[in-house]
Amino acid sequence: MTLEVGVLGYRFMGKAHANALSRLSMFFPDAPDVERSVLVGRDEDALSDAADQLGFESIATDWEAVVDDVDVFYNLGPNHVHAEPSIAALEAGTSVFCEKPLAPTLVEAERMADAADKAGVPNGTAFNYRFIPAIQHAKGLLEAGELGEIHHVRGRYLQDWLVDPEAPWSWRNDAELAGSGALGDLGAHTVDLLRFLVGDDALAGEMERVSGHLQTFVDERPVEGSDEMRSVTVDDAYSAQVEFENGAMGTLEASRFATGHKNDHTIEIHGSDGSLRFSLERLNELEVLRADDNRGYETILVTDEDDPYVDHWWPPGHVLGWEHTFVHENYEFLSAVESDGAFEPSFQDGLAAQRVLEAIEASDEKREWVSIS
Ligand code: SOE
Repeated sequence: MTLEVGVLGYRFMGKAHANALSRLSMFFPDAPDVERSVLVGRDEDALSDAADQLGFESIATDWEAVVDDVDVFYNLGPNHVHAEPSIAALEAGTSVFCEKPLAPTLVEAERMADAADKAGVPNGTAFNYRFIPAIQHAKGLLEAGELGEIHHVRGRYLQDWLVDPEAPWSWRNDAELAGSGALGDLGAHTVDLLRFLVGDDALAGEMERVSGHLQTFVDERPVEGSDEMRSVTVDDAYSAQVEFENGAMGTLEASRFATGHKNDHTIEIHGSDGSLRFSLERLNELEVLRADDNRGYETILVTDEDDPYVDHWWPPGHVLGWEHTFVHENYEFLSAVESDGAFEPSFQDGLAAQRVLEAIEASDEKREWVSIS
């Protein structure tokens, strides 16, 4: 069976997923055969060039004509175009993989998750960091109870691409188009990773209430190629305190103003029997500290052939990078589509992350703790 994939969006994420699709048959021979069937966008010339470069057979400027014509629809467009095309595809019985955050608003995310439940077809939110071998290794340790009772959970995602006030305005700075700023773009990843790692009832459980703070440091930015200045209507940074269901404490943070930090996503977890920490900038490593061993943190190189996904690539020690996370998530998602099985993170997981983001924003507005419903 060959799955025909239609992809909306051909910029950063379009390229990341097209690269993944092109690698699948080479490195994951048991993955379903996929055809990069149609690339969807608005600008026909740019679309044609992108289709040639990314290996798509055809182009379309009208997503409505595509969503029920393919087996799988990838929604990799900006956040404000996540809801309608995804819902239309689901209503047509097409499996949908959508970039994160699931939607700019909680209401739209709810509609999307509802449509996914009604359609009963595989659906996924593209939280690619779940598919890092070191993160899967960490999950294995946590599930085996090796860290004991979880007390502290910390997640921060630091970038610096907006620290220059002259950095141009983009859709990511607009509340209508993006929903929120660093909170939705980066915080969504952190919230999802923490749910993945410690969200089980036997560990910290779900996040129960939050106290959030959002900040916008630069209120307007120049529009590239013109004299116009446009308002920034989203946060440049956020921080939050979290209380988990089972009593663990969390602190979360993300910024686009963390000078010198390009894509620094760090997770730390402390349990009664040990601690672990992970940094995206050293993604082949996991640091683990055991309470009964006074040597401090031990660095585990997660590059062995028995580590998750590693055997599909190179001999042990030949490290993986950011782009491999997309191959892994595409492999899992498309395998679920082929077998009509379930995939996680699903639209419901995207919605669960969105509830946390929305509560952080509400808490900032109300200046009080907010429960996550
Ligand atoms: C931009 O801030 C961005 O590309 C995010 O949108 C991605 O989700 C993240 O993985 C890297 O940074």
